[in-house]
Amino acid sequence: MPTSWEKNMFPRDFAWGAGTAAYQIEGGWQADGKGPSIWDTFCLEKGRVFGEQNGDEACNSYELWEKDLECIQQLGLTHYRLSFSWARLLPDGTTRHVNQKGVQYYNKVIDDLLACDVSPMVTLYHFDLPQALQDQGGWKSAGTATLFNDYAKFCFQTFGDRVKLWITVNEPYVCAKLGHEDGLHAPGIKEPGVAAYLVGHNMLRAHAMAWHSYNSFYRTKQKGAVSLAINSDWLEASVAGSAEDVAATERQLAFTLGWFAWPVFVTGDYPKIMRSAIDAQSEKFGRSGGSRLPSFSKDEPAVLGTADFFALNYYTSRKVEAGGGCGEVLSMKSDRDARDVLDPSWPICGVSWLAVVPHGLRKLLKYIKDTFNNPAVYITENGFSQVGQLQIEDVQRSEFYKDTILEVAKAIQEDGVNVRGYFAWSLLDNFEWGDGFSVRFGLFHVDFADARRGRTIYRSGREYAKIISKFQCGQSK
Ligand code: GBH
Repeated sequence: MPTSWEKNMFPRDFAWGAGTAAYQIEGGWQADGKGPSIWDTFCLEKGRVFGEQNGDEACNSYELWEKDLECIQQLGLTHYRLSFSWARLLPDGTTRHVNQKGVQYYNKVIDDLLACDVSPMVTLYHFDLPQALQDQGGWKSAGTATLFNDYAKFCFQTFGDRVKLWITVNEPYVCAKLGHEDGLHAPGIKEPGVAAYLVGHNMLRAHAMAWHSYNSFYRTKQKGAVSLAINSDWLEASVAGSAEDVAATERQLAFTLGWFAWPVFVTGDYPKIMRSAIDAQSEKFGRSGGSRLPSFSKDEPAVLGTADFFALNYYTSRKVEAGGGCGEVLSMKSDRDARDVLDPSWPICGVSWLAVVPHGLRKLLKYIKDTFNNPAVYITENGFSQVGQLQIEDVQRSEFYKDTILEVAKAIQEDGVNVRGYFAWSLLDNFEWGDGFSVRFGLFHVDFADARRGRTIYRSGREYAKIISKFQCGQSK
């Protein structure tokens, strides 16, 4: 088993990347005809975001893209994952009106990347729905999926001659759960046990329609690949021998990774234990009128088989035990009847939810290989955060990246997982959603106190660049 860097640990064509998302970095929230998104609205509401901060300016990548490109080159990335702002391209969310300035902006980004030999991976939707579509019901409305498909086709048509890796939706779990169950993300809806399932369903429908559009109209000519990015923790029973904990772990997995991966990769429907748990709870609460978990219609494009690769966002691991289901209120938590526990031996980095468990990634990759029929996998996000005192010499994060990338190497070498790429989250310190700018995930620090938004490489950025250069030249240490 490799314990240090060795030659040929990674395939020569392995994608070495870093990621960002439009709302988190671009700023220019009203520039050149961009329409408002639900995050613009959410940030205006009192008490939503740390320090009432917002992404109005963020890293100002809308104006400073060339600075980002310098960062990308300094790291030696082969790939860069960015997201498009839907409302920058289509201000009211529909193709009735195209904002040419938005098209120009992303054209330049893509062309500049390619001129530097960096391949773009583009996410069409990273949490920022056009407000105009929220006003018509947002992701709770079935019609949003159709409008997403129009937007996706517009993007394939406009940029697909140069973009070969597409992510339709980023983390539908987070949009559904944090946005519509907990109200912690835009649009800030709290309708426990109901809205999230509907939203998740419409996001899967949107994804499936877009994949079929690509498959039917663009694939032959453009020869790209399309998937959706699924976030998942690695989960283990709290007490390994406890049948209760093992069952709770299965439920928890079904309600997180399984919720989105089962329909797309396994059965075309939600995990059986998810549906039966939800229906049993509905009965308990005397809820009639059909399942809270929608069903896929035979009259629509099938969701099964709509991923050309597995896109995984991995940050952390949890132990799981039974419990939470005895509550008196209808909620996803009571449906699941499982709760996460932190293993005290796992260090917490910055944000409270991020327990540092690099080996959890290897285990999750093996699980994905075994469960989803050995798909090609891109790790589309993985990272480590910093809060409080700024540390440019971030030794811990440097170690984290080394440890984690070594675990990815083991997954490839020892477990035979077909990992095709790794994208660090994030290229830049940026607007970390509800945490505002208080949590820093960047490989580059951004000085938000200065109008010039200077970018400074962290030690971890230099480490990552070293790792990349090792494998890009095929040399061992
Ligand atoms: C990613 O989500 C996002 O895609 C990215 O935009 C973001 O910047 C990055 O993570 C870092 O957070 O607050 O206790 O309810 C990662 C998956 C799932 C991690 C929800 C945080 C919230 C836990 N996220 N989780 S809590």
